[in-house]
Amino acid sequence: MQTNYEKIVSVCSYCGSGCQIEFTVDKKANRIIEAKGAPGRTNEGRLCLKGFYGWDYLNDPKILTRRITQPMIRKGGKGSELEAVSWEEAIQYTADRLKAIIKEYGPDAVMGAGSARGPGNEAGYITQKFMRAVIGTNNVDHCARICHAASVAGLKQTIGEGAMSVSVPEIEDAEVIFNIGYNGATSHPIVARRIVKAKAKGAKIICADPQISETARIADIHLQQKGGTNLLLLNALAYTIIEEKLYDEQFIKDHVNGFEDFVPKLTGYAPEAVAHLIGVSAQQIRDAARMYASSKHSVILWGMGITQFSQGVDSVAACSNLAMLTGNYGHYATGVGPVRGQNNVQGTCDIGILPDVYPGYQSVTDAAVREKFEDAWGVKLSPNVGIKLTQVPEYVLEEKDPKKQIHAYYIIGEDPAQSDPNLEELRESLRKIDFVIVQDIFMNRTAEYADVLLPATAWGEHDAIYTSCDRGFQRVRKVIEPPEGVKTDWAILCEIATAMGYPMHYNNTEEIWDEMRKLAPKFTGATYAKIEALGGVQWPCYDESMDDKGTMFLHEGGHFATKDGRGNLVFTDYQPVKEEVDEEYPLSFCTVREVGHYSARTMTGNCRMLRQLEDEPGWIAMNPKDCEALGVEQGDLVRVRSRRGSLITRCLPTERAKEGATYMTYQWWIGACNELTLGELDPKSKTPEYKYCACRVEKLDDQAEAEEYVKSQYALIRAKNGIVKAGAGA
Ligand SMILES: Nc1nc2c(c(=O)[nH]1)N[C@H]1C(S)=C(S)[C@@H](COP(=O)(O)OP(=O)(O)OC[C@H]3O[C@@H](n4cnc5c(=O)[nH]c(N)nc54)[C@H](O)[C@@H]3O)O[C@H]1N2
Ligand SMILES: Nc1nc2c(c(=O)[nH]1)N[C@H]1C(S)=C(S)[C@@H](COP(=O)(O)OP(=O)(O)OC[C@H]3O[C@@H](n4cnc5c(=O)[nH]c(N)nc54)[C@H](O)[C@@H]3O)O[C@H]1N2
Ligand code: SF4
Ligand SMILES: [Mo]
Repeated sequence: MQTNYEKIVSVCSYCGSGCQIEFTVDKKANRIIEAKGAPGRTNEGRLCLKGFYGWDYLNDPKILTRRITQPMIRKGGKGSELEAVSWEEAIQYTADRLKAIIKEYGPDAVMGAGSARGPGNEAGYITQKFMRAVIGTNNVDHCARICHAASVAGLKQTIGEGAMSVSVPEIEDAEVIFNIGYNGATSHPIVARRIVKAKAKGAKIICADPQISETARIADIHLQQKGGTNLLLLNALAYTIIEEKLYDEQFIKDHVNGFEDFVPKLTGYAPEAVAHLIGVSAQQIRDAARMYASSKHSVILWGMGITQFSQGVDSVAACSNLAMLTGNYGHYATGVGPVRGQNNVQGTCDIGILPDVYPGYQSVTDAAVREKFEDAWGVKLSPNVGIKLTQVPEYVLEEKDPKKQIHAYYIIGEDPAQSDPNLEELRESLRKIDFVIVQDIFMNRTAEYADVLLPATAWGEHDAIYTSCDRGFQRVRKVIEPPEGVKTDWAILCEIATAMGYPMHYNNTEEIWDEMRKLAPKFTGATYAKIEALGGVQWPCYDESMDDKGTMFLHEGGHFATKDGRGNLVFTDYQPVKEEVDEEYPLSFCTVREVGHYSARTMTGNCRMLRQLEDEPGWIAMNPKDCEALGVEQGDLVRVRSRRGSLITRCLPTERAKEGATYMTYQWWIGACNELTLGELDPKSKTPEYKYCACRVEKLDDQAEAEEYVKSQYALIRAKNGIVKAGAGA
């Protein structure tokens, strides 16, 4: 029988595992029929539930929100309704307003946020080129700031390179895995699969996490520490490694600076002196140190439980210290894995959507580098490092000189009004900024503050390259035709640039990729043809010839990416979290991830299968004893309150949480965690302390009324997003 079905292989649009998926596509109906795991380097044919079912948003079932397919402008100014306009009008309007703001306040009055999600590396390259060459500022950043920026900064200090040194497939050959502040089973199920495989092959597992995660369940040692004590623990591990002479003297001599200065600073971090503050036994800490140091194939994996603290950078450096002390760098199945979150967050950093570097981590303050980009782009470029994403409220609300304030914010594929900390403050900033451009695929929460809304093609509707968490470039293919009325992210930017007097035109993504490759030596060798032929290429890849197949692990032979090629031990004293629990707010509040849903949930919230698993208003996980004391049971609606705001969610009693600790997944619009979180930032990376603040949980006596409230809020969200006809969400 003749069918219109076609098989197309692409890469998943959710987490950084970089799973390859084979889609069966009905070309005539322009619909995906089925998704199956393809034999990719990282996933070997496996997928998690989001890979199997997470593409339904392309069908726009209008559950939580809806696709945007027309450009819109608030013609009547702030507070007026968004009105659909033609692309010509939207582009001209945007260009004119940006030009007027630059004329009045200068280019640094404009801030840009790029996307680590659907658009891909080529659109990312155009985003930063637009901000730098067309606007004239380095004010460009993205959600890595609120994620792994601390890993980039902490590893830069110690070993000169912020990426995972180890690759996903190597994890299963590790002999010891030290998993700290990372919950792979939820966040990267297909990376977590390698931890399980390593265990089956005989590896020892140490898990440091205040909750009993899936990895904690299979760990040989679970350090169930008190939240916010990472640096105490990591310094105590370093202390033990040195005191018990478990370190690799030769490796340190040959490859590491600062040992003599480092050792005396650890006095005071003996396990016996700090264990009671961490909430584990001194013996456990010593056992963990011995286990970690027992192998030359020890891998440290970490995630947000390390980086989302005000001492995130210092804790990353402390992880790296352990690897340097024990010679666990520079050969197969060893090293560090700051496992990058989003499908293309590694790529978004690589491509220079950061306020201090051009593509390929080349510094904007290096005159020779700047000159190279000035020649390529034909403009003068700013030598000043730009503003970071989380500094936006400061530059809008605190800065009093209008010439130094942010007056325009161009937000591409990010939802700060859902994802950034301390939402009340963020909303105030968005209301105050003169001109907010939101370029997205869905109406998201930030769209409410947009003066212009620009609709883009989604993953599945355009070609691109994504970079997996372990530096792997992979081809992402157009699977179906986009809805009428949308344009690719890069084409929109090119049209605005052209309207602003800087003509930009590309025929396809390969042309953009080639321009980028030529300017970034680390990526020069990764041509489309090579990525296609090999199924993927891990950077660095310098040479275009087929002989250079890229790089599996970094720092081979202990040669680090620092100026002198040696690693640097960096010590910092521990400081407590910024907001401890007290009588008024007696529970700790930690925000984590829901396995079937993803970040701002515009995408998974509009997938029918996934919303069947979990939906608004989410859950707060608490120890059963705490639930009992409050008189609340599983499924009851409760109010959670912090000093900054409150929300309503459902109670989930679980032994996974220690007494006094609560966990909420941050995916919900009604149960929006960031109403509660703290705006405190790591001073070095400006990453927020999302993983710890104080809260209290209140019982709601009238459950029927609370249920009604949730229902009405859901209806309100849908109405605000313009869902007039009942879709699957009704
Ligand atoms: N409380 C708390 N808050 C957190 C965290 C936490 O642990 N706790 N984690 C933080 C972390 S690690 C991160 S990375 C952030 C994530 O925060 P965000 O980046 O805001 O969230 P995402 O859902 O990944 O994507 C944002 C937007 O991209 C849009 N989008 C997707 N594909 C495309 C495309 O191809 N083109 C365009 N133009 N738009 C597209 C989506 O519709 C969505 O509106 O959240 C942070 N917020
Ligand atoms: N399903 C799904 N997958 C995702 C995402 C999603 O939204 N949904 N988001 C993606 C993104 S953007 C990212 S960045 C990754 C994040 O992936 P992960 O880093 O794995 O995510 P989290 O669940 O935020 O936090 C990890 C762990 O830190 C622990 N933790 C909390 N406080 C502390 C502490 O003080 N010390 C230690 N040692 N641990 C602590 C938590 O209990 C949790 O188990 O996931 C990605 N994958
Ligand atoms: S593990 Fe990540 S990349 Fe793989 S299918 Fe799941 S969400 Fe997609
Ligand atoms: Mo993230």
